Amino acid sequence: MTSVTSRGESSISKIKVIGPSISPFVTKVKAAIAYKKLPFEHQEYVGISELRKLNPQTGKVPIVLFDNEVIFDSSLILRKLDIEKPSPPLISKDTALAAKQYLLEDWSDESLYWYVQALRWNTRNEPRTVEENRRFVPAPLRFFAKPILRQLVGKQPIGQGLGRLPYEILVEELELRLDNLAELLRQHPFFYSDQPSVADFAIYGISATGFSGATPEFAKAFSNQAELVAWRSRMDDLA
Ligand SMILES: N[C@@H](CCC(=O)N[C@@H](CS)C(=O)NCC(=O)O)C(=O)O
Repeated sequence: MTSVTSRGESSISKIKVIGPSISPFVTKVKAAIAYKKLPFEHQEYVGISELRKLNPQTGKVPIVLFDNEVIFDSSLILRKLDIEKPSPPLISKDTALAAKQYLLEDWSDESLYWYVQALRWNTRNEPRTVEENRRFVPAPLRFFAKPILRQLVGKQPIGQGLGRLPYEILVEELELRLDNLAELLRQHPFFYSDQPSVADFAIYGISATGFSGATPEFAKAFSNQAELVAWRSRMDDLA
């Protein structure tokens, strides 16, 4: 059982983030922990059987161990961080503002993520995406990395739907969404606020994956938005 001391410091003695840095949700979590100035370890690789054991519920990364307590899902992990160390907060105390921050976090995790995934697994970018992920396929199966990764991850954007859009439309829609985000940043240095929140960390994670090298369209569209470029540099400085 953990508790928060009267100084608002967490009594958790060890935080371990599990999951590859190429995952936007891993970057989201690591950046939020760093913003809280909490020490943590990062385990980049997790085998399938370890993952099943740690997170039988969703089978997804990231997973964070708070001492021996396992928390999965980046949004639930950020909620836990705010409980363990309330300052600096990841959500505004102003409930109207908090509502917007939660909704933007959810949009980033559940929609913007799929634009990037659809681009990563588009035939133009698939070879680079496979290269980035090859090392996560167990060595004896690595020769079959492409079909294995396609089956496990690559077909997801098709199931979600964005992966079915014609490439040009997908890129055009992504450009519009990034333009929408830039518009929001004309009002405040962070989304809806002068302080970063769950929304910023979620979008920051997506941008890191978008700049991995596999999706030049994302990098180009993002770099064309001066507000987003300045915001990303502010986010880099928080860690
Ligand atoms: N909503 C989850 C999404 C996590 C997620 O989709 N993780 C991906 C990696 S980026 C994953 O584990 N994919 C493997 C799978 O879907 O089996 C979160 O915020 O943590």
